[in-house]
Amino acid sequence: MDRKEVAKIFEEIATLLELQGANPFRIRAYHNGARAILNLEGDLEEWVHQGKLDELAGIGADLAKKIETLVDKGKLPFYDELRRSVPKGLLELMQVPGLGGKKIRALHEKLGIASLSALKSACLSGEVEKLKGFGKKTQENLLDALAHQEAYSKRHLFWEALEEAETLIGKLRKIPGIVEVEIAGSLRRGCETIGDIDILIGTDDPEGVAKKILTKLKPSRLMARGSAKITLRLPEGMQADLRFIAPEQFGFALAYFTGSKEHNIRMRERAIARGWRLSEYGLEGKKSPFSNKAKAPTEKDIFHALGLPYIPPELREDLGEFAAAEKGELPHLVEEGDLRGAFHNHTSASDGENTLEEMVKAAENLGWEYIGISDHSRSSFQANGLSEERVLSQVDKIHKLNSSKRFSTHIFTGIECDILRTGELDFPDSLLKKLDFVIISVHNALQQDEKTMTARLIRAIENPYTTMVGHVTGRLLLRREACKLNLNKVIDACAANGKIIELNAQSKRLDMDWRWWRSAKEKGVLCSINPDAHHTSDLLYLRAGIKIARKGWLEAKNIFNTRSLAEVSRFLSRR
Ligand code: DGT
Ligand code: CA
Ligand code: CA
Ligand code: ZN
Repeated sequence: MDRKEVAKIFEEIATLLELQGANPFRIRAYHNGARAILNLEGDLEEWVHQGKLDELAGIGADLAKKIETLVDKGKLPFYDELRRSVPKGLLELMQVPGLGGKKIRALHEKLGIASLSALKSACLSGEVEKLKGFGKKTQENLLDALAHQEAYSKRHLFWEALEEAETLIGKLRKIPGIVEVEIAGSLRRGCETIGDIDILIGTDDPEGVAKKILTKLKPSRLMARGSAKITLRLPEGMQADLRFIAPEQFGFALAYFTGSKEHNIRMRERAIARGWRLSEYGLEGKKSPFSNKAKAPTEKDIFHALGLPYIPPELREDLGEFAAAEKGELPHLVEEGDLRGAFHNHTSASDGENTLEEMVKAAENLGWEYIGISDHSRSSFQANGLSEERVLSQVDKIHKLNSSKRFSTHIFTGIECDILRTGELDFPDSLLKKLDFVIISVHNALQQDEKTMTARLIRAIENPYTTMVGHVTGRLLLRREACKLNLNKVIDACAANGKIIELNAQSKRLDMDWRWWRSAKEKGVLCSINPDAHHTSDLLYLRAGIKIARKGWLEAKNIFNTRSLAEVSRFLSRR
């Protein structure tokens, strides 16, 4: 069991205890424990086996013992017992965003609610808002969460699916008899959420390989088994379809199972128009270019046979890729290696986990030419936002670090400045102009109506010291909808004022949504792919950002942080 799973169980224990009305100190101990595990330096198993866990702040002897059991045995009787002691419907309620143990307890004790459907009717009849500690807003939010609950509970974040898939593929590559392995489906297309992971395995010996996979991976993870496919259950409730493909058919299967369905339909129509039949097995029919199987056709060969250049997986949504391909106007999509640095990185001065130096060191290790530091501004007090004095002292520190040449990565001074309710910025211009760059973000009053929110953002965009807009819609994937906003108008305002829009690459955000970038790019708006890092390891989120940028048809020239240090400095000094 890895640290994420252990931490998740601790969080659940905390909720379950809260639900039973346990002592708050006991509840807090599990929250703190979960946090300590997630932030632990090094390998969890090593900590367990060296018996050093209880040296960590936040972990006492009792928790250390429980972690040990979870890591060694993969389960914890105390936790199972706790779950059994709670009515099943209440466990379901725990999955609803915004419902903690305390609230569930109140709903259960005061209104007898013990299921999702009972909660829904109580919200609809207005009983919930009358409860102490709930109110109208909470009731509305609950209804909203319930409406999305079903769809949400079935999907997973791109980043988490990618991590699971890559771990699995690492194991598969070591299995003899496997000629090739590729990710397909929505994950390969770079969708922001993933239903299930699709993995294709090229092999001449599906039987033998399936057997080896099942002995290597724990059989408890097997959900279904057919002759050409096995389905595995991965941590976090994720599912992976593993398909076995004869190597000579691999290109066809890859094209088919990458999808999307809509894209596949158009491909099949093109084949039919030429008198052929396209499937996951081949392109059949008279004079099919692949009838003499000298060499296994690749995806590229298949596109060519249908009169098209290679269409990258991210574009395969039937959203204009065929028309662009026919005109020879497919974009030359940005690639991971094109990025030279990134903005929007927090440090322990506000709510980041690592110090300034640690963040810069991590950027240097990744070969970044520059890193933009932007901690929170004073109104974000929940995130330990910086006062004017603290900003100035950070600026001073950064200037000294830059001139010391201690790091080869240049540091830009910045702020993630709150946009106040009216569109005013959290700091006066006199401070903002001392910084290299200013990211403006909405962190409060997310529920404003569309008109108010749009005007609020545009006013902030028009501030001469604004450089870019952070996480523009405020959405949290699978948890919170985008705020109400006229994005067209916001994009226009950025175009008119020469302001950049961030593609926030944090796994939960991926905001602005990929569906908007093509129009932003056509209006001449630049994109900055930013990790919104709160930890050194978050810098890697840029990979997810690149995938989404590609899905939004973006090229290197549309992306600010593909520019060199000198070009970026010149751009920033213009404000
Ligand atoms: P997901 O898993 O919901 O995030 O989305 P996908 O796109 O990964 O969908 P999935 O896993 O059901 O199937 C993988 C691909 O297989 C899909 O993108 C296209 C192809 N495929 C599956 N079923 C059909 C079908 O009925 N018709 C066509 N044309 N293609 C299909
Ligand atoms: Ca899938
Ligand atoms: Ca699938
Ligand atoms: Zn933010």
